[in-house]
Amino acid sequence: MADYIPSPVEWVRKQVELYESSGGTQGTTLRETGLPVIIVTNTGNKTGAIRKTPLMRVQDGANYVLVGSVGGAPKNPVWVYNLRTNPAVELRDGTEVQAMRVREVKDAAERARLWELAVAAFPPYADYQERTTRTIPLFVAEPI
Ligand code: F42
Repeated sequence: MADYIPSPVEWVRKQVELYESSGGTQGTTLRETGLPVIIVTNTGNKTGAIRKTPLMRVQDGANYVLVGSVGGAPKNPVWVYNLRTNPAVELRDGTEVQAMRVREVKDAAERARLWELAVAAFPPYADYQERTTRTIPLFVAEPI
């Protein structure tokens, strides 16, 4: 069993702690926005360690869309590389935990449709894309 390495970012680490220790009944939204957050448990691409990444909840039927925005920062978040290497994840949405498989969205038409869903769920994603020259990566998580 791989080790769990918590996020080095304090507010993120605390959100994961509260979300998981409460069984998905507390700490389930992004600060004052009240918008729902999921937790994606992924595997480090170098360490092989367990990583837990909170993300905004973007639903597409039974699937979830994962948005690598990290506030419009110039570089992709590390979890993007983790998912490219190890597509098997566990996804927690409130009290429900599911084993899922992710794939990166490459098709332009699919991307346009999912990007619209993402911005509808969390409008700041549109500003984050404006703020950076990289194309914000999208993944679809599908139930296994
Ligand atoms: N981030 C988003 O990108 N999109 C969102 O929708 C989003 C929502 C959100 C909601 C609540 C919340 O609390 C946080 C939210 N975040 C969102 C932030 C998100 O949870 C991540 O913190 C953020 O995207 C940055 O991801 P990151 O993977 O770059 O995390 C950094 C801070 C991190 O943990 N770095 C580790 C470290 O030790 O520096 C490395 C972690 C890692 O995976 N290491 C790899 C390994 O093998 O273990 C190898 C590292 C390498 O060099 O490749």
